[in-house]
Amino acid sequence: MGYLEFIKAAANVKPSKRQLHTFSQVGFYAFIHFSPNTYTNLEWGLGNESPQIFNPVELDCDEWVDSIKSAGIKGVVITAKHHDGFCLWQSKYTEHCMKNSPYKDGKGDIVRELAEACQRGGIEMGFYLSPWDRNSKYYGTDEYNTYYKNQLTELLTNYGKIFHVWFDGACGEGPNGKRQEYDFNGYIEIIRKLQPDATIFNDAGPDIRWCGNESGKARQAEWAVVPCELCHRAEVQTNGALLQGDLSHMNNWDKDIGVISNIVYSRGLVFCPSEVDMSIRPGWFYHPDEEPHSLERLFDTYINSVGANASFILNIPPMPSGKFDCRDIKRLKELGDKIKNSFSDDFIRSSGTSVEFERLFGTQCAFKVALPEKKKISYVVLQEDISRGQRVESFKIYKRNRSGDWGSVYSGFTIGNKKICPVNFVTDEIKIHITASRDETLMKKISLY
Ligand code: FUL
Repeated sequence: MGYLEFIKAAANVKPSKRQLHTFSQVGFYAFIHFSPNTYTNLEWGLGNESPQIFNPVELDCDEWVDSIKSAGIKGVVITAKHHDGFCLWQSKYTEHCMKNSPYKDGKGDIVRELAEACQRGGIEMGFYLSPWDRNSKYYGTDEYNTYYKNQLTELLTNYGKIFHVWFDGACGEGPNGKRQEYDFNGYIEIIRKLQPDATIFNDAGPDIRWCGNESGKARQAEWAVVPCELCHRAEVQTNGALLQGDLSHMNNWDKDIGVISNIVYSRGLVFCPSEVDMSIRPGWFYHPDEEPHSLERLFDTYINSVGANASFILNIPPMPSGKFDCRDIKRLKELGDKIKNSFSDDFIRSSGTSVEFERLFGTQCAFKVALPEKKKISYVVLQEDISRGQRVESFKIYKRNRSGDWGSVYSGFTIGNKKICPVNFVTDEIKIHITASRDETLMKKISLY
């Protein structure tokens, strides 16, 4: 394969329907970390906690869903089981679950309560089922994979439609001091069979990968098209390598995983977008002495995830009572209001202006917008038609100055599903110059706020 052919192939690696749904349509979803840790003030439970301590007497999942929705969030992923092994549903396969909690006299099922509340509230439901299990007596033996698959099957068949399954990669010691060899291929097969529309998150794919940090930042150049050596569980879409390379040294936290000078060494390319995960507070579980992060930090994370070609999973940990802390409820609403207010009036649409397209050299091109009157612009939002691949490598934004010439106001790298460019100027005319693209640019939407 020649170099140009390789670049064109990279530009045409496409998402699956399920990836488009979670990454592009849902985009922003909540995480809920809830387990005996909520009662012991730990982040990683030991696995020997008594189910008797888990009793969220004031739990109301409709309230969770209302708060989540107030932030503009469209789905939720709950820790059905965290590393301590306690199951938030009525599992047939273990006693270390709701059956032995005082909550609703052992008849409670929090996965069900949440799934039903999501359905009533019109948001999507997903779950985290930790492979690492510090309670199961099977952990460290082949039987554990059967146990895990049985639990997956329960969650995938009894709780309606699931949009996202979150596989943590952590693999520590179980109660008998042994580590487990996880049968990820077997787990994936079950999910594909029982819920073919659900995306699967894991460091290595297949559908969505970890952005590489827990501080809430996508890369400056975030590519959804990455080498198969990084996401080896995703489907390889290109055939033949350009250079006989080996990228097995790559990590999720590397800065340059999608750039062309790197991917030319890959054995094949896959579509596997990045997910930014972050908690509204420092811990994943509730700790009474912690405070929620500032509105600025959360909004900034939204811009640097949803607005940087990644999805965003924001964790809100319930308190021992089962309720969200009122400070978190307030912050979620503030965040939702800020997102809504920042992106409510698109000057292009509200003025009925059309975008003018100009072909330049090769795959370079420009988009021009002339508004009927001057506006103060705070965000330029660009969206490629990601369903047909990710192409733009770099771009520049210019505004028309009073003197009539173009002044450069922003330069960026990738666009992908959505690129939110924070800017600050007044003008009635802007130009977006695509300075490098892997193939013809397929811009889905340009918005000015
Ligand atoms: C990590 C886990 O070890 C943390 O406890 C948390 O669940 C986070 C989202 O993933 O790997």
